[in-house]
Amino acid sequence: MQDKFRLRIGLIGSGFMGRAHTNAYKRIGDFFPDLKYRPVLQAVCSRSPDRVQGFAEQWGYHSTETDWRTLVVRKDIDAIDISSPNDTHSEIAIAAAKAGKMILCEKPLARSVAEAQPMVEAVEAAGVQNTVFYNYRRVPAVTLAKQVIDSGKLGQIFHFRSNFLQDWTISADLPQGGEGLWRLDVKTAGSGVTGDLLAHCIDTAMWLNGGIRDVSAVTETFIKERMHQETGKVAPVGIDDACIFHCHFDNGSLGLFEATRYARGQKALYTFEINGEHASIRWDLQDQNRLEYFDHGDDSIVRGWRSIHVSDSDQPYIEHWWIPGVCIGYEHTFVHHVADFLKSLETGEACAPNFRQALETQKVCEAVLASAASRSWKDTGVAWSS
Ligand code: SOE
Repeated sequence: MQDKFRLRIGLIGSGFMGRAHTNAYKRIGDFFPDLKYRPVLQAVCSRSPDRVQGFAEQWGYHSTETDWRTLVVRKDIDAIDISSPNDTHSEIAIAAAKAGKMILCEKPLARSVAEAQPMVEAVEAAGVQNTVFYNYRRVPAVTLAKQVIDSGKLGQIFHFRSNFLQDWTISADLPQGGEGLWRLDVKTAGSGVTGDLLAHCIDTAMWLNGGIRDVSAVTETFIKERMHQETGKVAPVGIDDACIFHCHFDNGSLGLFEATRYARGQKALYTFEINGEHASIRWDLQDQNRLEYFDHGDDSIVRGWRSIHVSDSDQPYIEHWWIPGVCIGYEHTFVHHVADFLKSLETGEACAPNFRQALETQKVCEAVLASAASRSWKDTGVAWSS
């Protein structure tokens, strides 16, 4: 590999997303051999020296850091991967952009629009390539849904409906904050299910169906106080445990969204359904290789919902994997994202969603929370372009 095509990664964070992104960097060369650029696992950064050393050894990073400020200015790093908790995204991204590094950032872009806006300005001022891991766009069946919608087969869209349901925080004994539980601490996460789960639904929805104009939302925090893992003290819970909102899209369709961590029995039930004039589509993460499709134009004696197993070599991303008919899974969405990022370095185009597009999702999240707090409709201010 020529030196100029090495993309020396500096990963920040050694949790769930650090592993998911690293797996993608490791797999890419084997399954996307035609890409010019290749990631090199140059350095990983995490605050605990023991932990970062263990992570580097397990996953094959060449070096370690315990302070991200040292990492982002290292001359042997080309791209910073931000896989650390939400409260760190903005400061790291701005410093990395100033140091001329490309940035691959885990979702959500930041905790708020106020934090996200300067991130967009920083990457644009520095002219560095940037992207945000809204990974579900790159499930082959979801990418196929985009192709079907863009082909016009659905006609005018009337409805977009989406859920992201989990049940992992029902126990009142679960602490908030700290290792593994920062998503429950509003200071670190920024919000609860709105930024963590609905952000995925909103990103996919706007990608498939265009901008969200205004929202009306309700949120609930079922468990009002939890022990904080870092202080050992019981403290008020500031996150939204559940959120439901409805909205208008720019194209005139109506949206209905729900996310919760209190749907007993649901682990990650992420679904969407789109109803158009001529046809409808639905998708379910727990059966992620299938896209369901109903076409009113079908001959009436065979008309009905068809279940398309998205695993054939002419369907999105599949030719890079195995033989037609066998399945791929969750981790492949990150590989696809990294593949598209590396391709974008060849073409010079943006790797969607870039920071500017992810800012629009942030605006919707913020409008949702503001609407719930004020019990009123809120304009999002979104200016969407795919
Ligand atoms: C939270 O449980 C979580 O891991 C999110 O943070 C991810 O973004 C989502 O894909 C799955 O659920």
